[in-house]
Amino acid sequence: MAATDRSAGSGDDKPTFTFEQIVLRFVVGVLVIALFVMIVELGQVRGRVGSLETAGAPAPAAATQDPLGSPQTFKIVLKEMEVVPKVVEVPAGTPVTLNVVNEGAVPHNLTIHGGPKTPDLKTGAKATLELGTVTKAMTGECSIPGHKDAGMTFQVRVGGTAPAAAAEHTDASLDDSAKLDPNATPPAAWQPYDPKLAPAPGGREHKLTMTATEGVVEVAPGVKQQMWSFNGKVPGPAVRGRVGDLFTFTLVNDQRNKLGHSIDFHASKVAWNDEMRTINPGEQLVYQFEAKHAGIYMYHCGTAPTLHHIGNGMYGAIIVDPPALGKVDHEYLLVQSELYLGPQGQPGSLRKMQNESLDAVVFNGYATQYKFRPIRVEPHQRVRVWVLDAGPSENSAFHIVGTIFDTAYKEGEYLLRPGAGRGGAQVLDLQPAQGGFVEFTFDEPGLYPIVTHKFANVAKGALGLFQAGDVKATGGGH
Ligand SMILES: [Cu+2]
Repeated sequence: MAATDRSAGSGDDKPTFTFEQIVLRFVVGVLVIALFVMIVELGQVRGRVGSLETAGAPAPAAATQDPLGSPQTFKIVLKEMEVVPKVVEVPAGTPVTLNVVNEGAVPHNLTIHGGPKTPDLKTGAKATLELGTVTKAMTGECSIPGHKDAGMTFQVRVGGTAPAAAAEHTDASLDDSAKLDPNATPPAAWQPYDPKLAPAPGGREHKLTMTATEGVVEVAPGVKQQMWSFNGKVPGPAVRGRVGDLFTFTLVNDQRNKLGHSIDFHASKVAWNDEMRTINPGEQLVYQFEAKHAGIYMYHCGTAPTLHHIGNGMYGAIIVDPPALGKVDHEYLLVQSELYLGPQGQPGSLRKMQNESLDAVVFNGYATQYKFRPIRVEPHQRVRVWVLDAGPSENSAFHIVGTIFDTAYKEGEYLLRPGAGRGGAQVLDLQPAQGGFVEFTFDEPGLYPIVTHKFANVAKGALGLFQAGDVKATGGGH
């Protein structure tokens, strides 16, 4: 700081200088600034470096001052969704031990690239990792799907080395993700998701088990992803009742799962911190509510990062019939959602979900499935289609080519009903988590494409067909 004082005092000198004096002052000024920058940077580095846990005597940020080669032990805490500290720094040649503890609510691990890894640790569980003699920077992460992209990364930095572009280097998910083939067709044994919606069961109490599952399923011809779901289906099972019905769900987190899961029924009015809490693999909880309001509601897993759990399949529809719902010939349920493909057989990419970089938009979990297997009705039959936009992030302009909706219902209210005015609707517009239904007939035999009129998404899988009557299903021009 003395240098700074001298520099500041120079402003009181006489206003005329020789050339040598000007050069000298310039050089001193540059040196002062350089010194200041170094001091600030050193402070920042120390702020980022984790605390050192030596035998009984924690010595925060002392790592870089330890003599070369003396062993060091760090306490590493895992929680949602970070590793604390995120960075530790040691001199090259230091034997390093990590005492890892999970202080989070769901299982985590610490996996060191090219090094050891802890088992998946439940809440409160501990493990020790011996990294051996560390000579160069190392990186790590929680390898439970999605947790790295949500922020659970870790670095061991070696004194003097650059802050390793290491944290960036491992995300290959954008490059090795599975790709959709627009010309592929499903295998012969493939069965589409049944779009038929059964009427509400007779009783006023409904007891259901919802089992959170993690398994590999096909989401488009030749494309398999590890999807998380309820009862092994994407979307999860359709649930239906009437206003005033009592629903008692038992949420089971399958013991073979790796992740914590939860459920959030938008049809319920219950406290978030109780029924919607996350349970670990092997646990279960009871979620009970009375359906007080009519509509089609989303249910989904709300476990962090919720974007990943919804985007990877944990959603479905619960329908609470409006009073005096009219009779129709057919009822269907179409749930629109997006796919953000990870590598083949792996979970979807949280990074892509965060960037809204979707690969596909699908009805009932599979790209263009009702183009491959059109939904068969007869001309002049009355059809009701319930639609839910599960997202997680894309909207829906639900439209059926070749017909006009004479009835539209959205978010608990009729937008349109048949009447003397003979009004018609062409689109049911839904934001993520919104739902409704439309009713219509087909006046001629033929094929009627089902789309979202946000047409960029039609080419990405948001396309199906109704087939009215006997027609040669050639696939049409859409
Ligand atoms: Cu979940």
